Amino acid sequence: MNRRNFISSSALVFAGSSLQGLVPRSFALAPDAAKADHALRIEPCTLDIGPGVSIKTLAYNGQVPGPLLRLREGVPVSIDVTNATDNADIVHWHGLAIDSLNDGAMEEGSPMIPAGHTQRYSFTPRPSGTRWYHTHATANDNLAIGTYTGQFGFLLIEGSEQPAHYDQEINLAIHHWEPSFVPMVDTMREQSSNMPQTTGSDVGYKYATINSHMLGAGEPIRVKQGQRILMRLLNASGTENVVLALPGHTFKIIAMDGNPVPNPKSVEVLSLAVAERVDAVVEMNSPGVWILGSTNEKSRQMGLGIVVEYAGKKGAPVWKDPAPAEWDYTQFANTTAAPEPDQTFTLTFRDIGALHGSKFDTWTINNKSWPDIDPLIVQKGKRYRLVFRNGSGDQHPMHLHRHTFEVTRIGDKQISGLKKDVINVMPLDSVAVDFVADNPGDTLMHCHQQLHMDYGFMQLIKYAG
Ligand SMILES: [Cu+2]
Repeated sequence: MNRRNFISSSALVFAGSSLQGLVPRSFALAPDAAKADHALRIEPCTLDIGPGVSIKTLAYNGQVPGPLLRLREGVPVSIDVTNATDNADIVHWHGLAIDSLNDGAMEEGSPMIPAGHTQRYSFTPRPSGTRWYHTHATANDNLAIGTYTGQFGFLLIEGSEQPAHYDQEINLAIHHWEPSFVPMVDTMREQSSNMPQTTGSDVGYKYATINSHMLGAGEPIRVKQGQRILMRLLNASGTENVVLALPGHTFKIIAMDGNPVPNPKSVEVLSLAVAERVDAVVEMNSPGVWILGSTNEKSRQMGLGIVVEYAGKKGAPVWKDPAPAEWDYTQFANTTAAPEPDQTFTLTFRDIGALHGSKFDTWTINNKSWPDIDPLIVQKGKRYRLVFRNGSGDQHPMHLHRHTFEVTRIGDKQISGLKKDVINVMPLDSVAVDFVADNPGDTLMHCHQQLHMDYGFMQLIKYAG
């Protein structure tokens, strides 16, 4: 959709006000006479996530996760999004190579959806794989909006390739609830004298869920011995990275961020940074009643888990701590080096502390903060390397819009073939990712941790010419 379409769309929305009385006031008219293929409505809802625990939040169509959208790769689609909230909002189609105006990031020029209005997104979904959609609104100090809310859903783009053989598929989305500001906990800073003393706040939570239920509160995942279950796991938390295990079982990781990995491997423990996805096949060969949940006890107590119940098995769900394991992206990649890029951008991330009496730390990329930061300029068809150097004590799940990147180095280890759209950069670590500039239009790169992106941790990539 081009800018003109958007203008005519909003004109139609205004024209719709003459039909007052025919439609409830809170419904804006769809922007086009033709019905869209899908419709989402951003609206307040109340979720009962556990016994006596009700959460008031914003979600799509009154459900969390939002409706599962299954789209065909290469087949154009239209999605009407009605904003029935009090604030302007926007939907980002995460992991798709689409145009900037439909991508859903205002920094790229995508329009915000005004309160009470409907906007049509039109795009051709690609590439195939486990994508997702979520709000891209800035939250700043308002913890009732942005990715702190229930505005997320799975977006499965089906290609021509047959997925791995499995007996059951289950989509599991993780989220944290009831956020509040807490003092920053940052042990790395104490160890490193060249980092500023932090003064800002961090976000803490009271509850966590998988598919909007706390551990033990929802329906269990019901399985039979011998089944192969395809689990699509999504970390839809606003700010929290998670580590998960299912005692007695392994996750065979076949795709990351929706893209098949070159070297599928079974692991007992999997890490999911904010916005990351993993497709894993789990063989059900250990009958019992188990907890699939966080390896952190406090997180499980907050609710981060779900019961897995074999047919015919009863009893209290069992948790067993797995052997401690370091998360290692490189095990799923090729060990050969990737081709050399045409150009390299080295980007150093720092936390420069809370400025001018702000409650929050400001984040910099090469000593600049959004919006006072020049774009990176690329030329169509060339291959670029982004070297992410984390000079801070926090983890940063770095996300590139509208392009898939290839992870080419983690620390000292050169790799290739691992295609992602989010990569978690550990404290004081360095990671390199390559992308081909094959989708002209403004492209946002940012840390997906909501509090970091809201306080400076963003940069645009622009195409020359
Ligand atoms: Cu960050």
